[in-house]
Amino acid sequence: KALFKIPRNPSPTLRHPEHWCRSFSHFIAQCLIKDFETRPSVTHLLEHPFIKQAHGKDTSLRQQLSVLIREQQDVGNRIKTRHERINTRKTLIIESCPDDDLVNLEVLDEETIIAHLQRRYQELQIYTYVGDILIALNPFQTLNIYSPQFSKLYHGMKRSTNPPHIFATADAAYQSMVTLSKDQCIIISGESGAGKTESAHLIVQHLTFLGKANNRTLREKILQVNPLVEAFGNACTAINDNSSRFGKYLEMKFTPTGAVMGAKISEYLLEKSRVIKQATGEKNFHIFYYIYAGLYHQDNLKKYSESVKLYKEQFDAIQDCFRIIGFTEEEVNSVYRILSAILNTGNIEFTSTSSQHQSDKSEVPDSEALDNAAALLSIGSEELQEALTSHCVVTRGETIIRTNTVDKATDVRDAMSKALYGRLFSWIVNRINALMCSDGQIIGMNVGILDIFGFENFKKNSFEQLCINIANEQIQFYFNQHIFALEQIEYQSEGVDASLVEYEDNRPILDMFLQKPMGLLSLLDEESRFPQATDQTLVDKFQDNLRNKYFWTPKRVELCFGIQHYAGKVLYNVGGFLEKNRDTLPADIVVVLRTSENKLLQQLFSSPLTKTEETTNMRRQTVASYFRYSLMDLLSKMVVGTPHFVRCIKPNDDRQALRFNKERVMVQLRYTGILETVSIRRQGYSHRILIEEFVNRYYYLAFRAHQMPEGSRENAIIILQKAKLDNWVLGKTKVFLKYYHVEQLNLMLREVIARVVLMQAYTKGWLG
Ligand code: AD9
Ligand code: MG
Repeated sequence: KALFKIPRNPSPTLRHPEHWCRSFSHFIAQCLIKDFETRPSVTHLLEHPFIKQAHGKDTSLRQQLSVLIREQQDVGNRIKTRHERINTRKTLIIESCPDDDLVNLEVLDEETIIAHLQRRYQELQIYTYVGDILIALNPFQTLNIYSPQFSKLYHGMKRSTNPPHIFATADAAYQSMVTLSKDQCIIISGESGAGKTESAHLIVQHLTFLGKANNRTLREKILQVNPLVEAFGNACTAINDNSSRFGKYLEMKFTPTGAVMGAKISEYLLEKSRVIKQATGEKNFHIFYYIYAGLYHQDNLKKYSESVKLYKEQFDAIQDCFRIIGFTEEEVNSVYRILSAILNTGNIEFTSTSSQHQSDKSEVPDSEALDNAAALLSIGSEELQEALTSHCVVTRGETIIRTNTVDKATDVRDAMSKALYGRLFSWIVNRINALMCSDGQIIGMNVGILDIFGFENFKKNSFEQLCINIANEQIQFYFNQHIFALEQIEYQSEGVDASLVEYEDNRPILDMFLQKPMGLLSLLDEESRFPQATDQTLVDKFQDNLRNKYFWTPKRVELCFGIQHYAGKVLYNVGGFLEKNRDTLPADIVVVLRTSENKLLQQLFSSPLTKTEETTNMRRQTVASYFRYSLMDLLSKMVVGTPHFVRCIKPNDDRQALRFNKERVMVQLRYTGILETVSIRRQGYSHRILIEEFVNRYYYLAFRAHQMPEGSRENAIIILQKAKLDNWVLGKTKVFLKYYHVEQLNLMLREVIARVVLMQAYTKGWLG
């Protein structure tokens, strides 16, 4: 009640007037809830004199208020049930406890941590904190903990109020973005099938909830983005039925007050080779099964198998995604035509028409697939056949037509399919971006969510696995940098005494891959430039140049090399590395495709998108060099924001619920450096803010709003003392804070601002 005392001279200047209305009503609702001994009903609250007064003045306030009161009431109800453990399986026990955070454990060895996680997993507590980092164990079953009620539960709450949850991480990112006006980025890592993509969806869900757009359609659109791109970019692998075959960085854009206003995706390195070939037991990209069921099984559903029916449902869902996001019917039709053309292209067969004089000629004996493909692409069938079975060579200004062997024609066919699919995928992503960013004018902030393909180790690993694993190596490096390296460098330069934590630095491995000119990727590029190079010469080149403990060539297996990755040993088979890296698309094919009457197709091939095209210019871009560029591009996006980490862990390889394989979890904890992370979060200071910035940001806590104190050490100390924090350290130029301090400070700041807003409201006459 003391909070309601109105000061005699209320004249505060507020920096964020846009927060007023929201914070004000929020604040009143909170006070009212505190005011009542028993939990009040909405009507009860609406009778309160303050609310009544507010009603009279401002109708939008009234609306907001009743929503907030309802939200508060949910929180109230939750408090009531907190101690009534809900023991039905699949329902999270809504009760936070000290062991939610590994940092609080008394004993900190591997065994204890594993036992702890195992016990929690059996109780379906799949989430656990390590300070501000979230560990997520894949439950391999549907849990009832992601409903809007849960979003409300975690909305704006202190981390320790509720049990650990992916919504809490999303919430923390959102709150920091709004409070500090700074971009955030959530980095989800873990091996294939650990639950990254699911986590990314849940984060988007919660952020969409938080960024309440007035515009409902926008919210709906955002929720369709992931399902749509994943239909084109995900596939069933030996490890995961819905495995991401591309890297995805999704930026959700918000206004300065935190209302969602759009989204943007960046895609990285789609595994195009899947279009033409899949390993045993694996499948092509989902979308092919959807369109096959959706477009080719039009008649009576009853006679089809369960899987066809399921695919048909998915097809309908994708149609909805296209429609909701705003693709035109013509565009969607063109997409389907190109996909169908790719399916038909795969059926084009070649035979050799060798005669005594011409042994290297190929032809298409059965033209059905060829004709279909050509018709779907709106190009001439004969022209297509010619582009597949022959090629032009320019020598000394003269153009000569050479025939293709069956093998060569097959390669050209496959290169065309890959190019069509790869470009179509990029086009879809670009189109989504164009349709999602409604207003480029507003300067806003964003939360980026990184969900890449996880670390893979199959029985047989190829170039694709190498790229995927290098990307994961890079993400691990970024994590290490943030959690360990930068922290320690900073302690030293700031003269702060903090004990060093040893960690596994994967920098040398990353250098082995990325360094120029002697890194593995550069060597691969170099070899790719020699037309005579073979798999054997490539392995030899690697062997001669990569002499370190992370690389070896096994004695008994031919054309293989092994890499000691941060996440384990992987044996790679070099077969096809050179061809995959060259990724050439013959100019003859481009020429034919450009003649198409299909507008979308014209667009796809009008300019080289990101990829290579065989031209007279022989300095082509290889997949490896494009990959290196993409990695740098991704990192440059990530470093702008404040990172939040989610570490997904796969509890077993059989995808079974409640099965906790200690060995497997142990390995993952080791290579992700969780144990070391616990130590450094316990001892270290995860947040470092320049003293001036600190004072500027938090002076409300100790000074009057209009005072604007100088950003000095003394003032920083006054604020820290006033906030009653302990264990902080003041370095030469920065304040060093523990991970939990920032949360406390931000919460206090919000309360103080709300109080100031109340005074403002009083002076403005809102309260009469
Ligand atoms: V990969 O690197 O893209 O191959 P991810 O993305 O790490 O992999 P994904 O999110 O696809 O794994 O999860 C694999 C499967 O685990 C999902 O298809 C779900 O069946 C299951 N899963 C993961 N997380 C959850 C969850 N929070 N709740 C229920 C889950 N099921
Ligand atoms: Mg995934």
